[in-house]
Amino acid sequence: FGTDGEPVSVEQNQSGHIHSTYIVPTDKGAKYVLQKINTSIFKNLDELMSNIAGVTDFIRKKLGAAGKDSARGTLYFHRCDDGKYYKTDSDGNAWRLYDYVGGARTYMTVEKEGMFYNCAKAFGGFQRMLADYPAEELYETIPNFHNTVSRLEDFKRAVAEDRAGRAKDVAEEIDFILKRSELCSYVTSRIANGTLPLRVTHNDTKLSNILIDDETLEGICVIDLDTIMPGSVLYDFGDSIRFGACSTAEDEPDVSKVYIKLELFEEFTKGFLDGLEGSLTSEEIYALPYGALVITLETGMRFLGDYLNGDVYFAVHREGHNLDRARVQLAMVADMEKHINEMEEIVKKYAN
Ligand code: GN1
Ligand code: MG
Repeated sequence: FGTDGEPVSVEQNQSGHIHSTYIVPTDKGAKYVLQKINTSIFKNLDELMSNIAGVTDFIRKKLGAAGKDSARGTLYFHRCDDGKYYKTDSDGNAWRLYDYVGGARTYMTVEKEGMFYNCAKAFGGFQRMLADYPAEELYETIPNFHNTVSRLEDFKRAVAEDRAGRAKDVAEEIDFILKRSELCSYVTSRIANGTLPLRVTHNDTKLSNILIDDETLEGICVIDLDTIMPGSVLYDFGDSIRFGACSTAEDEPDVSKVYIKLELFEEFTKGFLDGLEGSLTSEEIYALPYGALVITLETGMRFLGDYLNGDVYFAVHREGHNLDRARVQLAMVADMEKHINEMEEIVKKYAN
């Protein structure tokens, strides 16, 4: 990849569920992030990296034109000797490399006052910056990624096949999901009938996918760009709420501790709409609470489906890990249902 100096060490970062990520400093003081790409999930690496290079270049130019720090404001991926943005090794593993962004880090929970507002503003700003990105140049890296109706079909298949023989132990969770089948078409049907516009969305906007500046606590750089595709703003809003406005970690084993923190829901709503600077339609704004509900249910189905399939998709670090993750999502859905009126009131407050 033409790095500045020779690597002196390698340290693994365990937080992502999909790729293997390593921090690599060199003897010249440079620092890089090296990733082994999960090629059973991302099958077409040229398309994947074309999306990422296109979007990061686009953002870099916009930040530059606005006089902002483009070196920290978006990721810089390196080409390797053959001009591609990834390299396949002799074992068939594919690797990519980008510059480490210093003076910033990711968080698994909202630890500090004002942080969630800053994240929201950055995610909203990210989407606004990409509003005029040529969407026809984007490949669909994972087809039907947030098509909750097709996710429900996948889930039902996982239940029917019961590959790991676990369905009998999670009948209650399966039932909880199936009872909410109707909710699954909330976004898809509105995209289909034109009520919700398609935009270029990030699609994986959890708190841990944004770099937060150590000093200012601003959300400076949106990372994990693998699933940038045309989608609904509800997906990005919803995923941020699912993860960041939850009272616990995504994989908390004791679900009695799980609830939606409405004050964080409010903080995110405000920041997101500020970041979007009035670019959403009122239909989109009023639907935001349902985006949170749908994406949380969808993620619960995905975790539980993977548990039923024998943990083949998400990386797991302990027995029952995907089940714990699924239960947290379902507990969040149940709590959001209880508070949906309050969520609607909050959104209304910031709608104008
Ligand atoms: C995965 O890559 P990571 O860990 O940021 C997943 C998301 C899920 C998330 C749940 C490509 O995200 O869709 O919402 O886990 N990414 C992919 O934490 O499936
Ligand atoms: Mg990630």
